[in-house]
Amino acid sequence: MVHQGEVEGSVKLAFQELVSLLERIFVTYGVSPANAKILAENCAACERDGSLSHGMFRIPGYVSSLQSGWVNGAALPVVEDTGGAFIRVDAKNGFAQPALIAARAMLVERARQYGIGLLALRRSHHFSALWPDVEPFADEGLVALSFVNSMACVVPHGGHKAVFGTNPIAFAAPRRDEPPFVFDQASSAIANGDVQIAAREGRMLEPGMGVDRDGHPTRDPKAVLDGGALLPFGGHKGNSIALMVEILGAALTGGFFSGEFDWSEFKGAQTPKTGQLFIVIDPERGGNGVFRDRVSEISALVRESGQDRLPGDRRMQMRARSTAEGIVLSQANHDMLQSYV
Ligand code: NDP
Ligand code: PYC
Repeated sequence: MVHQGEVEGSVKLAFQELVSLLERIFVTYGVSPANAKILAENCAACERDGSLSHGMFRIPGYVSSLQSGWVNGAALPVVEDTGGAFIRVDAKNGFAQPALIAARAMLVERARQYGIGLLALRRSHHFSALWPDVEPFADEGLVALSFVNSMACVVPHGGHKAVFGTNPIAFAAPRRDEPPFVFDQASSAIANGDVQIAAREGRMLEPGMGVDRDGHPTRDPKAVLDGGALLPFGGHKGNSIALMVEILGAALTGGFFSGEFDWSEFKGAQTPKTGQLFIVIDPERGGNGVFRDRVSEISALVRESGQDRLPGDRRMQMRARSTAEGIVLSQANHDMLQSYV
């Protein structure tokens, strides 16, 4: 059921309504029903939590990638059990989220058995936020880290050519009587999706985020997107994080580096075909039965210090609001989604 929102020209959808609509879109463009459900839930969760650079904004990119033949929406990932804590998955040129789901139960089992489990995805396309991948592990009492590389659009510190992707890292740890601590951040000064949104809305970027096609600093998002590039966050420090993500997300998993895959023959392709690593830890193995309390304790100390919000707080507030009142889509965005079914 569609409810007209309070804001003129907007539409409110319940989470499941948005999931159903997105599922229909994915299936329409060749995603298998099982994969479509996973992607739709992921994308709707981003929209619900206000991760707007990776919510329904991404649907045209998913569709054009699927139409180009670059990604296989019906891929059946193959799980390779090494018999130990290290699990590999060949995503078979499909999306990363179904590949994670295919190995998730085994990963949790190994983390509990050995204290740590590693999951290495390769030949996988990740076009979303990373927090939906890690947060559910913390909901089960586990600590989780994930690293994914993307498409080359970030120039190394002091370099002259884009080599890195925007390469995010996400971390999740359970807390006592409150949602897990979760952060999820690009290793570039700004995510590519946010540059696209700034370009559409006619907003300038903050200084120090990007360069134009001649390597000159620019605040113009269009100049960054049109042959320019982004910079790592925090100069040489973010640079090392971005490089580490290439090593863990691609070199270790057998995936492509961000500048290595060639999609030039696939007009409209937008989803990066790389790799992704998960590290999942059972904190009970630290011999520390009060781990959750300790994570809550340090969170409280940070709040008491004056930080008015911790990573994840904004999302949780958005989630509560969207759950109570519905997910607000502009009429234009709702029409855009409807145009795909
Ligand atoms: P942001 O800079 O918006 O936020 C990064 C993290 O910092 C979040 O956990 C956020 O919490 C937290 N945060 C933001 N502002 C504050 C503050 N003032 N005080 C304390 N904490 C704060 O994210 P990015 O722009 O770096 O990345 C956006 C998204 O893009 C991510 O979800 C990322 O996974 C995705 N992405 C995906 C890629 C891919 O290849 N699939 C590539 C690059 C990015 P909160 O969430 O509560 O705001
Ligand atoms: O926003 O930087 C980004 C991004 C890259 C791939 C998916 N999202």
